[in-house]
Amino acid sequence: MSVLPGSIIVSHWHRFPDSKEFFSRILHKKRRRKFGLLEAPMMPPHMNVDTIRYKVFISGKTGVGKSALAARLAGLDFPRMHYETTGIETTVTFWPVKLKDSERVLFFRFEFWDCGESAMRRFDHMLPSCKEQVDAMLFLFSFTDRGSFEDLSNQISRITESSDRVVKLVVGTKFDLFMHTDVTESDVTRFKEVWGLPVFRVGGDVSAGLGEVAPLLNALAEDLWHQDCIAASSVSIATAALSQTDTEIIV
Ligand SMILES: Nc1nc2c(ncn2[C@@H]2O[C@H](COP(=O)(O)OP(=O)(O)OP(=O)(O)O)[C@@H](O)[C@H]2O)c(=O)[nH]1
Ligand SMILES: [Mg+2]
Repeated sequence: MSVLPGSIIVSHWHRFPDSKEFFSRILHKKRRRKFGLLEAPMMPPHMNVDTIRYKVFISGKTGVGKSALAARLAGLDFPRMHYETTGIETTVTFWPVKLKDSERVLFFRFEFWDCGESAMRRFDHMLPSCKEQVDAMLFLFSFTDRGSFEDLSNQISRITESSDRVVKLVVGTKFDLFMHTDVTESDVTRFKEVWGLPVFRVGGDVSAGLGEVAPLLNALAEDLWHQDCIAASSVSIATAALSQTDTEIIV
């Protein structure tokens, strides 16, 4: 389902001058603004941009860096220590995107759902809640934990069902700890060939800014938009086919 990066939206748009007034809505004193569940960026009426909302589930074993990734994508600091997430946590991230063809700007509102692995194992209702009406899933492994990489295939097959209309991306965490890496480039290349899924690498300080999270957030936005366009076109094709059948019956 993933599309070639930059085929639908403008890649690296955050570097272009015309993006400034949009990105300024998600920044405060050069850092990311924190948004609660009911909050949204303040938009002056002349900007007239639509916001589209998506639920994204972050999956992976304990300590792999799910909570850290949610914080990273929202531009928030995460603790150096590992604190097990005791239930489900949600993190809201807004991200402006410019569509290539129409030059229309859209605000994506991602709601990241992250559930501590041990809570997930203890309480049966956690996984179904995370999967309910989910639009995308991020499957995590850590570059410093080979076991988490080898478990990816299991994880993906266990959590997704073949009929799922869900965007899937894989994220390798702790890429900054390359001295201790347990997963090689050829392992990653082989995985991408077998599964046909993109693999993103994250690590290092959150203060690295928009450029650090842009590739992953843009890919997520682009794949979700593409998925919606396909769904919308199949509805219109079905409607057209239905109205054609009606005509035939009338004739
Ligand atoms: N150096 C480095 N450390 C990271 C990175 N991501 C996460 N960590 C550290 O890894 C530890 C575990 O991260 P968490 O995000 O709490 O792990 P989790 O997957 O949410 O774990 P559970 O909630 O128990 O399921 C923490 O000490 C983080 O600081 C990274 O990219 N680089
Ligand atoms: Mg956690």
